Amino acid sequence: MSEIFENIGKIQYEGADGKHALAFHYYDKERVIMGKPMREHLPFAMAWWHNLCATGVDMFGRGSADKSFGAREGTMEHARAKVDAGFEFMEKLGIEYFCFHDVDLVPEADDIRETNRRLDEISDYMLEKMKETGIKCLWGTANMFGNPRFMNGAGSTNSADVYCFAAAQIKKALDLTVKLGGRGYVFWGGREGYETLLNTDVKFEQENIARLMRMAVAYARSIGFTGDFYIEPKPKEPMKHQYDFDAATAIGFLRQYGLEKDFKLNIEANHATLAGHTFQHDLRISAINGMLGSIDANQGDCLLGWDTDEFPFNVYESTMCMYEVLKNGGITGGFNFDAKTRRPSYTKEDMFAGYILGMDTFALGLIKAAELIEDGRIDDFVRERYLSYQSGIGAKIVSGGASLAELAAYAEKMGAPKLPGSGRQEYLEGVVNQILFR
Ligand code: XUL
Ligand code: CO
Repeated sequence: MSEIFENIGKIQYEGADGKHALAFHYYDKERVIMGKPMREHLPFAMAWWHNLCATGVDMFGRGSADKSFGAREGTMEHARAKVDAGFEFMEKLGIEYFCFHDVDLVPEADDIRETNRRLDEISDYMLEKMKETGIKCLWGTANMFGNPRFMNGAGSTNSADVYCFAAAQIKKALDLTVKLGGRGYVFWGGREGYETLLNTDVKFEQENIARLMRMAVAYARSIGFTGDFYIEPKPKEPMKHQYDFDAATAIGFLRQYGLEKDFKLNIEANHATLAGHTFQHDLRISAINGMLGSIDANQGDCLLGWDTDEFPFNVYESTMCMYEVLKNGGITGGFNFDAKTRRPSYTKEDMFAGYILGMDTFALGLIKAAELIEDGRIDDFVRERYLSYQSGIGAKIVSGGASLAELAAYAEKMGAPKLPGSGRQEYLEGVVNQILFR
């Protein structure tokens, strides 16, 4: 098998002063941060769909990037070429995981039995490559949004036949995830949502999604899947209203339908910002509910209201992300670059440059988050801010031993309370800058 990325060697760490375009400037995989090497803090994953399949098609123009990898598209030869390209790519970057949708791997046939046969064949080949290289699967999923049959969703569809087809795809994607030893299985809501209430029974649709998820959990556990299921929240796009709007909504849904023991969340930066939150907010909401599972590492553009899936370069965001991850004691999932190079960045070098940028941005975020924690000023401030609950009436409130009448009597005796201490936001933002740019 000949090399696909011919003029690109193994990507080396050359330090922050290096000037080579295809080198790491911050990601130094064996460097120890807070007791663990960077590569353990940051289990990076390649997204099969963007990296090996997406050519830069948008609604105004056809693809600009050639992802044929020397084979004719739409053939099994091309599916194998993508495996070759993907493993060479991951090895050269030192990426240890990949994520996939079923239809990223093989061309879909008219008959699902033929698609499944193709999936068996390609996953045998992937397993060989995984054994050779030590590269692993982070998570698998089924694409239940691309084919027109899913125009009204998969679990939320009005058609029982389409619902069954979705079940068949999930079953196969679970088989593949288990075969490839995946750590997790993702449900991104795809088209689970609605455009107008004039034609939609929201309650019924949500119950049906939950039923499908329960069946998926039961099947997966029966074939030995011990990993986590993930919901990946997103507020809109493709549907106007998506049911998994944000972390808080998804957590409420999981609890309502008794799915919270099997599921965690896969938080995508650009989805959180589309929901009007910061990336850090959705990470924190997941973490405090014990449901921070995995991360789709990308970023959006504050000037555009859609899911641009850019490679992350915003170090403020990656720092606050890694701050949440470190405080959470790490994550059981990983960091999947659900990101694509911009349409005019269409070369093979650009594919590498995108991942180098993302990996360096998260490495820098990790370094800076650890420094913020070691510095301690932010943690100290937050602790002190709530000190009034550590003794006296505050401690009584927290212990649950106070009644409303008792608090009212306390307030009457006290007179007007003093203003609470300053939030000192500007000072704290200065601390972050000081650590980022020292
Ligand atoms: C779409 C998206 C998906 C999921 C997997 O916005 O993020 O690619 O990550 O289906
Ligand atoms: Co995603």
